[in-house]
Amino acid sequence: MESLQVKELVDTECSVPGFTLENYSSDVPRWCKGCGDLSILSSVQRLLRDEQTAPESVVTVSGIGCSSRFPHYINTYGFHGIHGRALPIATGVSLARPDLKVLAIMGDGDCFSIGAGHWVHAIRYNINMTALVFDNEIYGLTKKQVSPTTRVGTHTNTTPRGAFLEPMNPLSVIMGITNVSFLAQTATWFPGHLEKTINLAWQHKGMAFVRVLQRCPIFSQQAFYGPDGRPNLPVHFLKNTDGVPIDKAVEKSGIIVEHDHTNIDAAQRIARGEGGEPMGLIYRNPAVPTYNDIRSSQIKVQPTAERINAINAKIDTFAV
Ligand SMILES: Cc1ncc(C[n+]2csc(CCOP(=O)(O)OP(=O)(O)O)c2C)c(N)n1
Ligand code: SF4
Repeated sequence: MESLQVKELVDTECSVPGFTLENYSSDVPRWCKGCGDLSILSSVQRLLRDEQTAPESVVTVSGIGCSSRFPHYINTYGFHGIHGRALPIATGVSLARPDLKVLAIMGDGDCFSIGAGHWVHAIRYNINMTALVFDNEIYGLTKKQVSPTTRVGTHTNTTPRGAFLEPMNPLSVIMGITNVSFLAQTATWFPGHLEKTINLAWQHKGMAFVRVLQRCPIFSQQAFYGPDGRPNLPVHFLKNTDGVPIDKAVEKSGIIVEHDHTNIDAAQRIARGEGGEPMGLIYRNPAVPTYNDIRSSQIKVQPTAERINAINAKIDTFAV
């Protein structure tokens, strides 16, 4: 009788519909008050809740940096890696476990500086994952060092006389890489747009790369905006029927620009940022084959269950 009651209880629990936001929360975030990373975390948690994605079907991989604390705060599988190495680790997970969704989280230093080699090749390989770069134009964790996207003249601890070089444009770099299949840009100060952009990336098969402009209120309050509080470049919201929807809340914050994100020449022009900072879907080509598919069509990959059984059998040989 007792065991029957237990069974009924378990069945009832399993039939409770729906994951709630709590199911995707882990440690309390230790990011500073006002840090843009917080809104990216809640956007991803809301996306998983809306999609009713099982937490154990997602792996969040990061490098090192403030942004890279992300896997501690989200309740999925996670891997807090090494500075600049989020993408090779995420690539391994994506290839070994095609049944899981992979989310790679990086800072601008992490991805565009020390991780630049991995960045270029993960895009060229079109590895199946969503990759988010939290770009605050600075090294946050190590307290204000120059990053590849730091504005010229910015005083940092490594450039006390002001940064000498013009910042790199990661968007135009990406649009020059063979096999690029998805590129979007958004900003944490457009929360609705941020959420919709991440959502679109999440639906893409292949490398969905999103640069998220983010401000570090401690070391880069002025990121992407001048001292007069106006954006360095006018914001261009990209409009296309199946791109990132533009809602009323952001319409006033920029100029609406019609853009065909299937046209690589137009996407390269937009990525160069001529006249404006693009927000939305810059390029998408779902026809680019993923390395995951190319590889699995050419070599026989042992199914996951078989592999786990083989590992367990091997471990059993050591049991006394
Ligand atoms: C191999 C290696 N080099 C340097 C460091 C020191 N380090 C840790 S985080 C970091 C930069 C963090 O900046 P960013 O990647 O932009 O991320 P944020 O902290 O701004 O999110 C550096 C240089 C390290 N941990 N490992
Ligand atoms: S130092 Fe900057 S990037 Fe790091 S947690 Fe604080 S506000 Fe965020």
